[in-house]
Amino acid sequence: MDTFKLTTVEENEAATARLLETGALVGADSWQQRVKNQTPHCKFGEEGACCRICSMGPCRITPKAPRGICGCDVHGISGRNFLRFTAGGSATHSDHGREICHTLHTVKPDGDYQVKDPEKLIRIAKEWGVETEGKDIYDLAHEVSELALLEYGKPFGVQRWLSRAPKKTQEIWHREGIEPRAIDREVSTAMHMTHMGCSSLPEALIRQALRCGLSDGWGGSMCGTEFSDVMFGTPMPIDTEANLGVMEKDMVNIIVHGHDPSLSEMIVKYAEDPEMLALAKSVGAKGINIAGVCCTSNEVAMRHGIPMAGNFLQQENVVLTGACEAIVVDVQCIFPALGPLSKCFHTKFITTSDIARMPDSDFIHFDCENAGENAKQIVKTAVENFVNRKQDLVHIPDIKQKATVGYSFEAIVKTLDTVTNSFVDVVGTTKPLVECVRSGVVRGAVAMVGCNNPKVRPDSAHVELMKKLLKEDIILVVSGCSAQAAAKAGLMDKRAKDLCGDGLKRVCELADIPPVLHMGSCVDISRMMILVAELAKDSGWDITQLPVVGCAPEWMSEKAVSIGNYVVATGIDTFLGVHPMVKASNVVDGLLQGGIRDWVGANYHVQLDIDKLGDEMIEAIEAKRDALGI
Ligand code: XCC
Repeated sequence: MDTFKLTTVEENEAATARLLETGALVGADSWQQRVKNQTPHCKFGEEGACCRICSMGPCRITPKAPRGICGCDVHGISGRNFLRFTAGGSATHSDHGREICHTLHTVKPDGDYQVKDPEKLIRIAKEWGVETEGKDIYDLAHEVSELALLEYGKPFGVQRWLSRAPKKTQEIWHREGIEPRAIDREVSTAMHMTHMGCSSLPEALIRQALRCGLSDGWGGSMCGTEFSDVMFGTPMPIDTEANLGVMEKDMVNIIVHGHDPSLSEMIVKYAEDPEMLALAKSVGAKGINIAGVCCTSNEVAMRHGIPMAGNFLQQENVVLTGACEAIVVDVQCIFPALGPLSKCFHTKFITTSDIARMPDSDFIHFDCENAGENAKQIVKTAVENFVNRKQDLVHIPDIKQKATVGYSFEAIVKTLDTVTNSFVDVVGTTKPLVECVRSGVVRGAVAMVGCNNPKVRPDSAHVELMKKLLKEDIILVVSGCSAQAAAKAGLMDKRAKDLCGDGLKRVCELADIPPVLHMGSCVDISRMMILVAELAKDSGWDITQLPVVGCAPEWMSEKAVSIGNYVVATGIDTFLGVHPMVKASNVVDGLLQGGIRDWVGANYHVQLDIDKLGDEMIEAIEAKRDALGI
């Protein structure tokens, strides 16, 4: 058996440095260089003291100029900026969810998209009061997809998915006036409130930011996750590999990057098509290798074991290997830099969505009505490009780790059932986990999520924090680029259990799990919401009492703020390693880092010293345990 060793951040950096040498040879730009060009950042922007909302400005707040031209002070300005930031993220996740609902509307027994998890569909239909008896599963899928689409614009009422939360949490949302109504309405309201001459009261702006976040996590994202599972299967544990070493020297490498599995599922399918495989052979390749970047990677890794080439700040690296025939993207987190970069190599940068059009790309429109045909054309374009590879530029870093991924909520419950006899005698619940926590074998859990950000040494915060927490018997559930950081490091290899304290190590052995559980992409943080909701119901504790915290140590996107808002609004303290752009306002910052606790029982904690951030999370978890008397 080969010995197990984590991949260090230094090893990743060495691999990157080698790739940047190739980049220098071909005159490629890099994010590392652009960070230098952009530093120092504008302080007004970074701290939220710049208002660009009307054309009387932009106005910048200083001690000498404490109000903008309209008279808005720094608290109103930074509160509005924060709300707009949230609206951007919420819209993005929710629109992804909407696309998935549209894809669900196209399912056919012999179509490109089918119902792969009918049980889940029936469960949701019953939850929504839809008659299921004697109904064809495809008719049911169409009916449910229409109901889901109505959630985006319904004139009355609140989100259907809210009823999944514990009663107490729903009461808090109701009491505080932050229950999300129609998904799109919360985004529109946010834009309206922040228009010139509307809200400048920080409390009102932050309240809407929470509500708009909730319409993402307990609305649009939940549609994205649940209906993806219905069509593509609910993830179950599966083995894969992670890091740039998953690219294959002798094969056609197609990188799928972005978010929506409607595209990546089809690329994966057509890469196995005999006609495409024959084409690959005919151009001298041994086969077709698909690997992923960003959340798309999480989607196809969880369902098919497709290897993960890397996370957000590794997207340029896949092109720099010189062995990427095509990088196929849909929406979100795609560097426009990939256009010019791909031109330095033979790589085809294939954009597919009207939502994400970029210069220097080949646009092959992908829509769910013609999915198979479009996907085939994309795969064919990539395969035919193999002959253009410049062999002297090819260097694939010999660096990868094994990972077991695919811990959906359902997979976690199923795994817990296998150890049920050791703890409790019921199946199909989270009770074994509750008992582990109650007894102290597991002290608590951290949901670690979010991006990379050049403001933090890439992956270092994710990985160092995970290692620190595991030692303290704190289990990790992860998603997004944090999940890939963990997989690249080796923390999703079951052998990583040796990094845990004795209690958690024993649990990993009994349940046969890695200590860091991959729950999916960023829309799948909705899975984490379901998990905490069920933990609360099964334990009899409120969500706010659970020894569970959220953490985004390297976050960068608007989506991350939307997520943070719904996690906090659900009653879970959330720890950030990058300051939201509100520092200029002690009122807004004070609300986020304290004041909102009176509303929802949780708040943000910002700490730029990563080791201290870890200490604070451990303290928070222990404090919750003390309060519960466990
Ligand atoms: Fe994007 Fe979702 Fe962030 Fe990664 S973690 S950089 S948002 S891919 Ni979502």
